[in-house]
Amino acid sequence: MNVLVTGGAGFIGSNLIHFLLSQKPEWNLINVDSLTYAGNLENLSSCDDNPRYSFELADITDTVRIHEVFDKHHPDFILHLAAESHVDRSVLDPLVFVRTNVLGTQVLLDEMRKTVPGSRFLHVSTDEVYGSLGAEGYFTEETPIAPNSPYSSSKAGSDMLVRAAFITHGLDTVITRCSNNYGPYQFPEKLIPLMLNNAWAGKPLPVYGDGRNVRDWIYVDDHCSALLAVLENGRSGEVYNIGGNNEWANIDIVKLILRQAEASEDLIQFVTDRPGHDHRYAIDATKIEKGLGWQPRHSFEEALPLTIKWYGDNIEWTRRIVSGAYRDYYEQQYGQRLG
Ligand code: NAD
Ligand code: TDX
Repeated sequence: MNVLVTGGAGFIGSNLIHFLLSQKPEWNLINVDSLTYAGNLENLSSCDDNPRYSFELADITDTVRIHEVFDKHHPDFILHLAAESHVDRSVLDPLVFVRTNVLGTQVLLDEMRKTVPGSRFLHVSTDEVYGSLGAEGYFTEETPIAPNSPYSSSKAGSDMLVRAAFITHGLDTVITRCSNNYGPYQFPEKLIPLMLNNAWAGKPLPVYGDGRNVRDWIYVDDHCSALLAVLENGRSGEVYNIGGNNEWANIDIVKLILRQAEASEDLIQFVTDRPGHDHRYAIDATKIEKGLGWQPRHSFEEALPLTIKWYGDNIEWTRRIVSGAYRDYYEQQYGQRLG
């Protein structure tokens, strides 16, 4: 089986490649990534000598390059994770989100139809497409799409294009919508690694608004096992929500991190709120749990300390991102400079 993963050098993509290489010994994994600021090939350095892993430097909006990659590897499965993923960046510069998340998804769907029409396309989307919840209720797969940020709107746009490819062209597509992930290799602009690194450095921890916004956190390996379940057994044309059943207000997570990092709560700094900040996300994952027998295996109590330990043991990984040294890895490995 040839399995093409877009965005494999990012946070979830690299965890997914490690996960699939260990879980599916007969699969070849092809990582297609353009290495934006969020792509870090060092996440996959331990796979470099694995004959079942290969890397293709390619922008998913580049039709010529994407054709070359599909023509070379003829994937049986396409796991589409490549995206601009950070909400704050989408507030400042929406266009690149539309380009990669909307246009890039259509380029992949068109190429699939042309080259490998019998393959399966798993589109990795997000709970943010449903918009924001009040204190009560949960997102189900029937919740109307109502995105609020340029990021979530571009993801919603891509979801609609995937749906259209299924209905109009009969392509075998499935969509997943997962809640907030945490774990190793998360880019240090996101809440948990950012707060952890600031706590260790004795820097202020910027909490948006009153810190009462709620997210439903899932350990990244549990997201990966859910993606595998949907890829192998999900019904064509369907959407599957994925969640950790683990809601936390941001301020409580920040306090927990400070305690575990043995740093003072005096570092907490309430700052101007994110524009359009969604109040609460919470997932009803009954469909994947009942339909595909999937369950999250990691509790927050066990996996957050493990995650914190990982960042502590791998402080050099973060330092190389902050200094920009991580960008040199591609040239060292593949002999070409990144553009
Ligand atoms: P990330 O930002 O860490 O990684 C994104 C990857 O995509 C990077 O390696 C980047 O280089 C690559 N990429 C970006 N633009 C590209 C392009 N034009 N062509 C090729 N590659 C490109 O993101 P992540 O947090 O790992 O998220 C992965 C996917 O999962 C995204 O689609 C995101 O919407 C979705 N998701 C993320 C979360 C979360 O909590 N992080 C939750 C639900 C869904
Ligand atoms: O400095 C900060 N201070 C703060 O209070 C940052 C970076 C975040 N926050 C808040 C905003 C959110 O309520 O923490 C919460 C989590 O923020 P992010 O880590 O930026 O994640 P979020 O915006 O919830 O989106 C994430 O989960 C869903 C991913 O980045 C998305 O790609 C995914 O789709």
